[in-house]
Amino acid sequence: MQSQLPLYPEQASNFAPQVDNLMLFITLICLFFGVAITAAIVIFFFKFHRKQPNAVGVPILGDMRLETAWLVIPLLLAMAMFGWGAVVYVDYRHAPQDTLDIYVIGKQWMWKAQQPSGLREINELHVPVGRNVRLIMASEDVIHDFFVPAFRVKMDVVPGHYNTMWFRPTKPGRYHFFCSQYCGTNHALMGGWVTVMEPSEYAAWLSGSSGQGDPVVAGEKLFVERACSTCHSPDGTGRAPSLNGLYGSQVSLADGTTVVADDAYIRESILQPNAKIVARYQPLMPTYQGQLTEEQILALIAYIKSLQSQPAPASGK
Ligand code: HEC
Ligand SMILES: [Cu+2]
Repeated sequence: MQSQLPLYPEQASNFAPQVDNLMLFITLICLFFGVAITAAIVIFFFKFHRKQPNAVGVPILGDMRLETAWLVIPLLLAMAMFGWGAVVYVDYRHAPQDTLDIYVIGKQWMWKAQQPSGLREINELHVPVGRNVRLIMASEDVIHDFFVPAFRVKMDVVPGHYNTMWFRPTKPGRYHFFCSQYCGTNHALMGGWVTVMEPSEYAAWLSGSSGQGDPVVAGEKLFVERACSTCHSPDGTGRAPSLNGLYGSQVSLADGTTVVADDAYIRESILQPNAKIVARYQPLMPTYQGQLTEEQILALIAYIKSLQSQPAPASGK
């Protein structure tokens, strides 16, 4: 119904109907009380105005039923809004397990996206319909915000940190996306298009655009160029832990806690090596803060991820 109102953008993701129904619910309640209270004021104004110059009003000493009603009814309505909102929000903040992960990098004033195959696009994002998609987003400079109105999803893209959001496109088509955090002169031009395709078309599109740099290859090259390989040997015999099978594993830290080695952990290990020290190792690793672009960091992470499939080292940890 909402999609016929010109006020609303198209509904093209799993979240769109949920967000719109909640919005409609809240708007209708506000409208109902707004109209009812205004009507009561106007009606009472005419009905109960002073008719004789010396008339005195009847004293009212309170009514428990009335007091209870205007405490309990608004409480129930407010809790319904809160509860419903929380359900939608929790769903939005918890990505399912089986997502298609796409990296998105914001930069004054453009958006770069990278598909899992390494295929890169600028101000364009191609996704298959019906598939859970997760965007892992970073900024090269200032705070941006990735907003797709037709999907009813938006998320800040913050420098020095990965933010993620997920959605499931439900309708093929082309939908505008915007930067919705003021980020400088050309902020208004910082947008593009999400293209939602049938899975077969998406697969054809992916395979049709070959010849783009594979991030794993780029990452392997950087790993040697930036001398990571001088400390991190594959068998873990050097001064530094082996990175084989690191991705997704539990890492024991020197302070006795453990963390899961996800994208954010590996990113932090490269940029702020001293933030979390691996148990039984010295804090020898230099920081690479300011020396790698977000794309290079993604390439290194992609390479470290790829070390997953190699056979576990015979010796080492
Ligand atoms: C001077 C030696 C040295 C260099 C060069 C170095 N590292 Fe390290 N790295 C270490 C040491 C030692 C540790 C373990 C102590 C710690 O956590 O800081 C480590 C930890 C890590 C970890 C966490 C490993 C784990 O098991 O949790 C990652 C990821 C990592 N390094 C990646 C890199 C990458 C990528 C590069 C190159 C851009 C690099 N390192 C360059 C010495 C080095
Ligand atoms: Cu921006």
